[in-house]
Amino acid sequence: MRPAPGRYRPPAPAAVLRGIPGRFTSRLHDERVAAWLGIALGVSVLVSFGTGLVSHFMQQPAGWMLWPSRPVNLYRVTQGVHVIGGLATVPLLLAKLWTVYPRLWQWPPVRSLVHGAQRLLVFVLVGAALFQFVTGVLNIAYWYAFRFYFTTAHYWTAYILVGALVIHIADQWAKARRTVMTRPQDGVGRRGFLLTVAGASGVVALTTVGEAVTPLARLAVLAPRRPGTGPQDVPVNKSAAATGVTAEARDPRWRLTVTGEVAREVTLSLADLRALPQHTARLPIACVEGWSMEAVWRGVRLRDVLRLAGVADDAQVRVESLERQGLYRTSQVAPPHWHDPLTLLALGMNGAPLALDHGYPCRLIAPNRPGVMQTKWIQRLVVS
Ligand SMILES: Nc1nc2c(c(=O)[nH]1)N[C@H]1C(S)=C(S)[C@@H](COP(=O)(O)O)O[C@H]1N2
Ligand SMILES: [Mo]
Repeated sequence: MRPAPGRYRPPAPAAVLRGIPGRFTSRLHDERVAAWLGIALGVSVLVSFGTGLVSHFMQQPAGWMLWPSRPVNLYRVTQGVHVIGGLATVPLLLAKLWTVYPRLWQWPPVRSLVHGAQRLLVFVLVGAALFQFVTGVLNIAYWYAFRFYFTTAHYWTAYILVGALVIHIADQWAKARRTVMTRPQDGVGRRGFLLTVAGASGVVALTTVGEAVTPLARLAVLAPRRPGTGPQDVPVNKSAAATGVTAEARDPRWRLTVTGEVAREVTLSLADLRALPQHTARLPIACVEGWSMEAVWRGVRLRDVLRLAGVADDAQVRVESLERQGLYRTSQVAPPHWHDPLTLLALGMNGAPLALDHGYPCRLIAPNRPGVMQTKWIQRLVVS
């Protein structure tokens, strides 16, 4: 007799997931293992989604969004959680797929319309999850094996993943809840398996978290970028040579221009900038790829320079670098950020003049902001 749909059936003690062929003998292909891993994955995917949206909308704010410039380290934390949390989730995903993959061979493949829809949903869920993890890992490893533009694909697939996940949770909630609430009758080594998976996650986290938590930098053997590497002990993503700005950045005729909707255009040489009041700010570079590191920056407040040009309080500022092309040529600075006294046009870092690769002669550094928006080798500020 077939049980009524939706009613919970306790897992058969001898194993296992329903309807799968007998050749899958491990008793860890089990509802209870699947449920616990599913809960952990659900939490992790939702956290990754939330932190991913923060990163997306900080870089491409919708018209009504005004991001605050404080807390100073907010983006550093959300993006560290996104990337390092995402990496630590990979062992969970692999374990979950291993636990449930015998279901691929269930027979008959489709028992009813509902069952068919459930299976389709699982394929979408697994496909989207694999896509997010694989592209995410390749991206932070700087291996651009894919032809599409990473951020757009990663962003839209996130909605597919979370959409499928929400339906899957609604569908599985009662069953998973009852599975984890009832006491298991048999010991088949689930605890050991789950602890091993959790341990693998922990190892991944421990060997990457040093890219964001500087005291642990020496443990970060799996991290593509580590604090303490690079000129002035701070990592560099794009060097001056790679962007072709070396000659212009070193040219003594370099000038910073403030233009656009200003009361008066302002043109400043490096000596002019050095003659303005200098301020210090302890702020992190927090790359979208998860690595981050604090430095002590010294330079002129952006708001002081904008006031020289007579800029309206609600103005938007586009910071343009010497680069002719490239995705990170320019960045937008909204009022909360340019009014902040910690937002500097930095001329120096960690007690020395700015190294060429860190943006000499002048780079932007502002609190609570993705690294891609901390524009180096500035040439113009365009006000609108
Ligand atoms: N003009 C310009 N500025 C740029 C970039 C760039 O490619 N061009 N890269 C950005 C990225 S992705 C990061 S993480 C930071 C890194 O700053 P750093 O090299 O000083 O550590 O600079 C940002 N500023
Ligand atoms: Mo970055």
